[in-house]
Amino acid sequence: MRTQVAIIGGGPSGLLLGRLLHRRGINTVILERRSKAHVLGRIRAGVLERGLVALLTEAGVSERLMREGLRHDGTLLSFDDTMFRVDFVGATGHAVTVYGQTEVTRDLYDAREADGAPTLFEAEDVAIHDADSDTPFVTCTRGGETLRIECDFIAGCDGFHGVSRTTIPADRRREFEKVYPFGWLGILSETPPVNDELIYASSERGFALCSMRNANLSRYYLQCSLEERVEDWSDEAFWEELKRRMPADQAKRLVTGPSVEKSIAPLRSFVSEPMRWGRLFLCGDAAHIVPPTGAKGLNLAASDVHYLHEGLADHYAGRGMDGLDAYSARALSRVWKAERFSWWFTTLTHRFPGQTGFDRRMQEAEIDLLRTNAAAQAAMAENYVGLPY
Ligand code: FAS
Ligand code: PHB
Repeated sequence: MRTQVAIIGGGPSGLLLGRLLHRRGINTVILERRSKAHVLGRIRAGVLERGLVALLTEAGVSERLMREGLRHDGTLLSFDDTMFRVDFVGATGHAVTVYGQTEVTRDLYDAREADGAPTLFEAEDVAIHDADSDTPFVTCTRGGETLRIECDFIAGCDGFHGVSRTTIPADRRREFEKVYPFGWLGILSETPPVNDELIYASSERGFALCSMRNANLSRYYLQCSLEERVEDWSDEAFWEELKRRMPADQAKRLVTGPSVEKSIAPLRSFVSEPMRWGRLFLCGDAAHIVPPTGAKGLNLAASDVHYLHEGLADHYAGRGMDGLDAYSARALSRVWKAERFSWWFTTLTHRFPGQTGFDRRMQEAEIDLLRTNAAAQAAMAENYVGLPY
């Protein structure tokens, strides 16, 4: 089999890249380790930056997003019983859109099938060969048969646990990591959201987030220790703890119900540099991870895809390799700004084991600045709605 760009990973990065390249007449094959049903069964991100909305519109897959997505002009932050709002539109002129990553992925799969572009599901033992040559290729096994895919370029869109990043020799990679001493316990419930906007709640008992997917599907998170397991938390225990971490007037409004999904995700900041090796280019979680506090994970994957698809389109249009040669530095510049924001917002809103009195005063001073200072709120808003591509 031969293609122009072999894409490893059929998550949002791989699918969005495949769609954008298809619209430029560039053919791709996506190799996805799991089944389509498994990919679509994941509950992940919920907030789309303006840049991702624009990119999905450019890709011609935003019709349902425009119909069902929820425009959010700001967000609420509460620290114990004090709550205030950061006005995204007032500070930046931009809003964000609440629309689940699962739905983005579904829309992208629908588009890929309409394009008639091949996706090889349940592709096992995917391996990248000769990425640092002009004739790279990928192999995998499917149904016991070994496939070889000749290509011009390889896009590593296979997430943190994929094969792409580690295909780059260890002595050519620089990895940066911060592991947070807590995780997020997330619940999905078929209940109306507690508020029209998200509430980032910080209390002496820890962090909580009140989010949503639609008018009758809510998403809530609690900061939890890394020792805790999902089975330790009944729905009732979750709701009672959530109420303790929210302002009392919001807790009174909370509509509880049975969970339809419950999971714990660890929090880490991670970046692997460079995001290119020869003709292999890394996108999304394959290259970087952010704590979900700033809602940047999915959105960073989008800006990587934007830069890479532009570079590939330039190459195939005969405009040379400059765009591809600039890809890693260009993507990393935005990645590190999002890493900083996600680290800052996590540090501001979470309680850390062993936190000193000074650490706590620093948090309180930062919160007071954010609550009372327009420039501080504008800086937060600019990062939250998404810095320009
Ligand atoms: P993905 O991991 O989504 O996709 C990679 C794909 O590659 C997967 O389908 C995988 O099956 C496939 N793959 C892996 N190895 C392979 C191999 N060897 N061969 C072939 N295919 C392979 N972000 C937010 O913004 N907000 C959130 O609230 C949020 N919550 C999250 C919760 C969890 C539990 C996790 C894990 C992540 C969360 N994220 C969140 C981040 C998440 O949304 C990612 O940023 C986003 O999925 C990135 O998309 P991809 O880069 O496509 O990676
Ligand atoms: C979500 O709805 O899943 C969500 C929203 C905002 C975040 C993290 C997760 O910062």
